[in-house]
Amino acid sequence: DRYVVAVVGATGAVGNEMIAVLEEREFPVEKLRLFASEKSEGKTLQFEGSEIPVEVLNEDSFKGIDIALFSAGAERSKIWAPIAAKSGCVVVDNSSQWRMEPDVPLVVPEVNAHDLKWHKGIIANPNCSTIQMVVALKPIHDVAKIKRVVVTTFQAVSGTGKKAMDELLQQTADLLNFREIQKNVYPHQIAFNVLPHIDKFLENGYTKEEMKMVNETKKIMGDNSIKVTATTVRVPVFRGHSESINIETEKKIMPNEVRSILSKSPGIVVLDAPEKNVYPLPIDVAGKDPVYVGRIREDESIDNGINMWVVSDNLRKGAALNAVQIAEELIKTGNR
Ligand code: 2RA
Repeated sequence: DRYVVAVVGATGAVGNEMIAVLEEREFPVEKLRLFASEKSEGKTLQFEGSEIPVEVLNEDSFKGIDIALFSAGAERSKIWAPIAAKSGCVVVDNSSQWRMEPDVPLVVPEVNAHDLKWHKGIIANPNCSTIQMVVALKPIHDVAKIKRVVVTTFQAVSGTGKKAMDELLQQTADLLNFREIQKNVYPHQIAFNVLPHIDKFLENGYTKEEMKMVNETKKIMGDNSIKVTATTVRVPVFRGHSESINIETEKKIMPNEVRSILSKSPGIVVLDAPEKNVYPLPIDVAGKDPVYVGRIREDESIDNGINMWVVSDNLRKGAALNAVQIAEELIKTGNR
């Protein structure tokens, strides 16, 4: 079978990556429809050797479309995802809009593909920093049951979007040329700096990004007993999120066992030979699919603790690849 697929938010950083991943993985596309805001109307984007026109959404846009991959922000998703689902489309939405809705599965195929069977037309793609973390946590949780997770992230500016990548580039050039810098996207200079501030601050002193990691992890892992606390940090890296993860498990598990389990787990590459300066680096993962894990070691401050360093391309596994893998799972299991 072949499918009529739509990408909504096609001209954004993630939308572009979705189109690339559909082509690279030879997803069975009968026809690709691209949608973006008015300002992109008339543009064309390359797919399988053809120029595909970018359209503007209207009430009838989703008629005849089988699967719609959305990465157009929460506001647009709130309006258009239900319209798409009512038109018979299955929506895989990358925004935060639907993730915690009880009748919307929140899915990382390596972790909880089984949740796809109860979707009601909308499936939520988790936050990039959550996806790479749960891919690494799940195999350990299945063996030694994780009680608590403490994570600090080092997130690339591509997570904010193209304007943020331009801002990092421009500020870096301006500073190296002793010019005044502009601050349009972030509240502070991002070049040669780190900002402990991703998304808005909440009453409890956490940011929305940090609470996404706390709440989404429990839903995806299907275990509300897992305690999670997070600090999410923006760093002057273009592509690839890095995470320092500390876990406490019910029963003891040694680093070598973790290395062995993870190296046999789907979607993971273990890069862990610090004595040879081998550990995952964001500059090495850009454009690649796996979640890379290294610096696996015992947390000697508690009885059953493990520390590890997890790096992955936030536009790929963190967004576009995970969404396409959900679509692949849907057609494989007949849940489309
Ligand atoms: C970020 N995870 O990195 C958020 C949204 N992509 O900004």
